[in-house]
Amino acid sequence: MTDKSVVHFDVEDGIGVITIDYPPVNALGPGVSDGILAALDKGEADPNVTAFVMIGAGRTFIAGADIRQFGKARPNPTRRTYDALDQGKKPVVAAIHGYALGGGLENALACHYRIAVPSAKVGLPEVQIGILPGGGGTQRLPRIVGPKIALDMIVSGRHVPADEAKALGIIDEIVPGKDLRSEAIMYAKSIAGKRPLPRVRDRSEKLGEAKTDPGMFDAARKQFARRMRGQPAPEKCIQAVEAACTQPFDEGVATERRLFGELENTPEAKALRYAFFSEREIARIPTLPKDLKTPEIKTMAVVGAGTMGGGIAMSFADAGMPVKLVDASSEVLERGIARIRDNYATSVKRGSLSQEEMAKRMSLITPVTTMEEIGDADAVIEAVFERMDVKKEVFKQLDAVMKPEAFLFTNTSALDIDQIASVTKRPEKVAGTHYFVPANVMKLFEVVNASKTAPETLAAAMKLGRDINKISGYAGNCDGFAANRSRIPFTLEQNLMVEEGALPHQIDKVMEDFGYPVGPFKVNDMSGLDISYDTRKRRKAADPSYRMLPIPDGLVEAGRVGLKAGKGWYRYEKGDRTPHVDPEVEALIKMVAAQNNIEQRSFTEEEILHRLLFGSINEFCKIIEEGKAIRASDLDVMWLHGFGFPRYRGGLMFWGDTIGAREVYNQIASWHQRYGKRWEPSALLRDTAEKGGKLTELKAERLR
Ligand code: 3H9
Repeated sequence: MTDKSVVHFDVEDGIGVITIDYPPVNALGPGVSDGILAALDKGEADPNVTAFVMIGAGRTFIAGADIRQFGKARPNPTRRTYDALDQGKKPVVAAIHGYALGGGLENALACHYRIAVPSAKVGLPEVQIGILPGGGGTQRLPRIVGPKIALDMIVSGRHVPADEAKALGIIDEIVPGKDLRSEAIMYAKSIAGKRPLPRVRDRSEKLGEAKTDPGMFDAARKQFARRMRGQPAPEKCIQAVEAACTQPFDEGVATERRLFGELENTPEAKALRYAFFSEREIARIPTLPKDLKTPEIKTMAVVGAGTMGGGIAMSFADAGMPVKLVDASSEVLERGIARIRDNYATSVKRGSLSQEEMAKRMSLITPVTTMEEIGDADAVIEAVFERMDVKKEVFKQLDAVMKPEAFLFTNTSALDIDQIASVTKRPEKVAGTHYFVPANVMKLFEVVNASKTAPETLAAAMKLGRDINKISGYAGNCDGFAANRSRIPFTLEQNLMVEEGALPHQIDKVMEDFGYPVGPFKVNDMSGLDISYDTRKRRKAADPSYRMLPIPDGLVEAGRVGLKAGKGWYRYEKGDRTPHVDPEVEALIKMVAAQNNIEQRSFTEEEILHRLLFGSINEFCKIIEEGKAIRASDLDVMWLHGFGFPRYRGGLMFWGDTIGAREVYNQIASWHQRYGKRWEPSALLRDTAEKGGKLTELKAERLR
């Protein structure tokens, strides 16, 4: 049955205009495909209609199939829009603005002509949600752009801007887009009489490329090997494009449909769909009033020109936002600016940034040496040394110089924001904006709500993160906030397992096999073992009961501070970053364990994985229980974008659900017996296990 409200059809000047009107992004949800089919039938039957325009209402063309329908039972359609479009007797022009993605582009490719506004983007991003284009995209796209480019687009899933799409032949014409509907009608009138109708399915001239370069499919397998690890979708995308080159069109479509069916319900596809929706859910803070007006932040200031402050300044310049970088020391400031310039220059050298773009970004960063000079910024982020007295001093000054309506944000990763806010006369305008290293690269932007933070401040900080293309996530004010706090058990168990006999390279391998790009010990070597060693020493000085970690401490004391020293958990050849297992490390581990009377034993891969990850699941539950995070899926997103958790596993809590809350709880309870307090199970986890509930469904009862 046609749902008329989601597709409109009207005739103007002899052109039948099919408008998809299914907000927010015109996904091919219930009724949309039927609506398109009904409109086509109507126009075909109307002698006054000489051609069609297919256009999207609102902000976009069509964002693809309705992802919410995947994994659910759906009736097999008796007719498909793709077939109806290209078998029609009258030409159809797809008029694209916003996005034509997945099924959106596939419908456009089944049209006879495609025009787009300059800002439009097209792509087949299905691989990013663990599937492949299932509406003929893998068969039609190679017929236009050739299999090599099709492989790149389909296996990467990247969005292609209109000008590139035009150069590739995906788009026939770019139109100004002042009034796309009228421009499309004009275009349709200009081609209405042309015959034969150009059908992508009939084209084959580009497919010969596969014969002259038969190695391209294996080359694609090699090129995407890293990204493909642990995931079936990229390989099947390649197989589908291969089918386009070896099978007649209809057979190729059948192959594509079969491969699509094999992917839709894989654990990876389910996990990636979960990640997609969780990344959108994280923006919602249920306690914020619906009618709240979020203040705009247009100009920024950053205090502290160290590595972190510099990275933060870059994050604004990268998003086109002017930023003043202040440091009282002109020497530190100069070094900071030089570091930023070097970072951009490296990107230019690599080809990921143009020289002009670098110049533009540099011009957005203004170095200044006095606080007074930043007073007119809409908001400031403090990124000075992590010491409460230093932070308080800075906030006192900021309170004095910043305009009254300015927000004062701190990038602290550990200090109590209530205390920092207490030295200002505007604690309601103070919040945490916690970046992850490197600040200009990592997507996570943790927004910390202190006890006096006003709703407007919280909303403004969340929006600020999104404005600079990061993912803002809410956290309450507690030690380590949400992300880092939940990660502490992981790091601790990583080291304690080594004391008990698991070897660093063994642990790294387990985590790499699990999907992490690099194992945790290799990461430690890259960032330097001395930093966490210094932190431990400081903690020990403040609290004598604090337990040092004899093995990493021993490595640092033996000069093995990581990659920069050519040795750490691994050994490195001069000028080479490849880690080599070092028997010296093994000997040191054995020696330290013996000195500390720790019995060594062997570990299974499963035990390693569970020991590393279950503690963090337990901590997640405690964080939610205490009202310091909104929902489990927020923490999953934080791990995806702050700590490189493998996306095709969905997130830590999602992965935990694949094992089951009950099993996770039982194991934690047994480790609690064996290892003591650090494994004390969360009450929320226990209740969830007892009720047979799901970890991903956990939500805070009240935010605190
Ligand atoms: C496919 O097409 C398969 C085919 O080959 C054929 C199979 C037979 N479905 O991201 P935003 C929602 S697979 C359902 O915040 P933006 C989204 O959840 C699909 N819902 O906006 C959000 O909802 P809410 C291939 C969708 O402007 C709202 O729309 N296509 C879909 O930042 C706004 O989204 C893709 O993978 C969808 N397809 O970004 C594209 N898309 O407000 C997926 C969005 O309740 N979509 N929603 O939170 C995107 O990449 C981005 O949404 C887009 C807009 C770039 C379009």
